Amino acid sequence: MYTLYYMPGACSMAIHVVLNELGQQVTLENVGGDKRPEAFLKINPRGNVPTLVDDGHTIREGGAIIVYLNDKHKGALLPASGFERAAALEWLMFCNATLHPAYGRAFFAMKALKGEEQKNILSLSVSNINKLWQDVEQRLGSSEYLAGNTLTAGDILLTVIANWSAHFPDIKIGENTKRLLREVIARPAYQKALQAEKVEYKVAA
Ligand SMILES: N[C@@H](CCC(=O)N[C@@H](CS)C(=O)NCC(=O)O)C(=O)O
Repeated sequence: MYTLYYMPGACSMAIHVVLNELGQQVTLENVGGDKRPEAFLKINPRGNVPTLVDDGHTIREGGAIIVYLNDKHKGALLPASGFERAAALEWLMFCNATLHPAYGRAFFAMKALKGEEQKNILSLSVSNINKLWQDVEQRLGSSEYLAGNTLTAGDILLTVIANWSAHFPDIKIGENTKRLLREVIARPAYQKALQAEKVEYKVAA
């Protein structure tokens, strides 16, 4: 039995959707809010999500959790080997290690900075994010999904991250990308996660 420590709509939502896609039961622990619960900090002193506990074992880092779950349940969200697996991992890591931190810088500017400094750092962060979305848009002009012609875990994480754009009006997401976002959010596994976390999806219209 899995326990997922999450914050509504955060990157942990990708793990939630993956668990649903794999047909796994999960106990959800919402650790959002001003202060992390002490019991959660004992499990993960970094205090960030996603944190997954599987049969008493704690696993952190979203990319690692997704690979672990998919391999364990022999899911289709990551191909088993070869170039197909490499492409799926490449796009998963792009979302996890490039796109996610780019939004992290924009959130930092929004929350921690003020005045001119905030304006400058926010503008630089958003322009970097827009370049990344242009790259995704180009890829999805010639490929149905990020990693080729089947849905993989990167498509799910991309969809979760895209919704953070609702906080930044200058972020531009293209039509090819919106087509993918609409398809991913329409999946029962995604809808179930949105409902359970009480999150509204705002950016794919
Ligand atoms: N590299 C980590 C990043 C995790 C991360 O930054 N999570 C954010 C939510 S999207 C978080 O927990 N932020 C609150 C905090 O760090 O206290 C991963 O992929 O798991």
